[in-house]
Amino acid sequence: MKTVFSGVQPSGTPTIGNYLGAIKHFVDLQKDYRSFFCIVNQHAITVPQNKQELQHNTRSLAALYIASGLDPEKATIFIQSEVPAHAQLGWMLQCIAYIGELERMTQFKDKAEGRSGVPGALLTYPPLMAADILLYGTDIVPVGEDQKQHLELTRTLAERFNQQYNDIFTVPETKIAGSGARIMSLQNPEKKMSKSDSNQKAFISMLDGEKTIMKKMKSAVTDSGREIRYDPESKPGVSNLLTIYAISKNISIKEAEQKLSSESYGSLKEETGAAVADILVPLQERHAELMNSSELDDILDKGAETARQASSKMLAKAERAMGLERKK
Ligand code: AQP
Repeated sequence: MKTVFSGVQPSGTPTIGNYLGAIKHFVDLQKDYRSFFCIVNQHAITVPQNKQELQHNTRSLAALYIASGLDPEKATIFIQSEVPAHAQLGWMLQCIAYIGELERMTQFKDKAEGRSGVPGALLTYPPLMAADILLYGTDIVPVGEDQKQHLELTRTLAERFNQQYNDIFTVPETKIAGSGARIMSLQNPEKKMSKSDSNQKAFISMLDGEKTIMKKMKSAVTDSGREIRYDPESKPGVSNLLTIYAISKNISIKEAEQKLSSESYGSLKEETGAAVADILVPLQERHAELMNSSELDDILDKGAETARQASSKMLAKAERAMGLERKK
């Protein structure tokens, strides 16, 4: 059975971008793959986080994974910092990564821009992400479009290690979601929707209630003209809403276009808001139940144990290959 690995950072509450571009696909993949889905809290601390919020968001993200349909009987769900092999292999991969290739990452450039002190870990984020993936012999990694460059670097690091030391790592394939791969900000459809956006109106979080969803949709930026048509170049706002509507309804963008082409911008926003609320509201009930239960911690304890066991074998192989193992 092939292996799938992916993760989300608890750097806020996930948005519908994280859901449509990643989490929804995790749920589809778990039945056919040996599955590992991680809450990557060590990635989240590459930018400053409030301690209490990070703790809360970490548990909340795990609850959202499960409420979205990840089944702990099928998938290993765990928190990155509870499996030390990630940071250990991350360090080893940093040792073979070049500063030039890390500096070329667009996420590094975006997140470093305008900061007076740039944390070193913002630069070394990709080798840790490579470690997350390579530890499990991962074959495929489902991610949104923005992570494509990091995945290419993961492949490069795996190939470099295999060549320089020993051929131990599976070189993973990137699996980018079709139309949900890049959900754009509701306030600036030229920019990706992000959970850490300081403008709350720019995103719909997975925990926004129905009223908030409708309000945020109502204030979504649309384009000049009145025509509803999918054309990301000249109609980025409308195209973004059509994309969100189509994936939420499980129909193609063409079908969404046909269904809504004679509507006004106002009803496009209303229909899209309702489609999103139909998915999120039932999921939020399960999330609340899990947050108040010991079931969630039991699942995470078991997940961490399974991940520790699974990752220890690859870590030992990598240490042996690099000469870190003590020879008696
Ligand atoms: N707007 C998006 N559309 C589609 N997919 C997206 N993803 C993120 N934003 C969108 C995908 O969600 C997964 C988890 O992302 P992450 O939390 O690891 O980090 P990120 O890509 O940096 O996401 P955010 O929301 O923008 O977080 P912050 O604000 O903390 O930087 C990934 O598969 C990602 O591609």
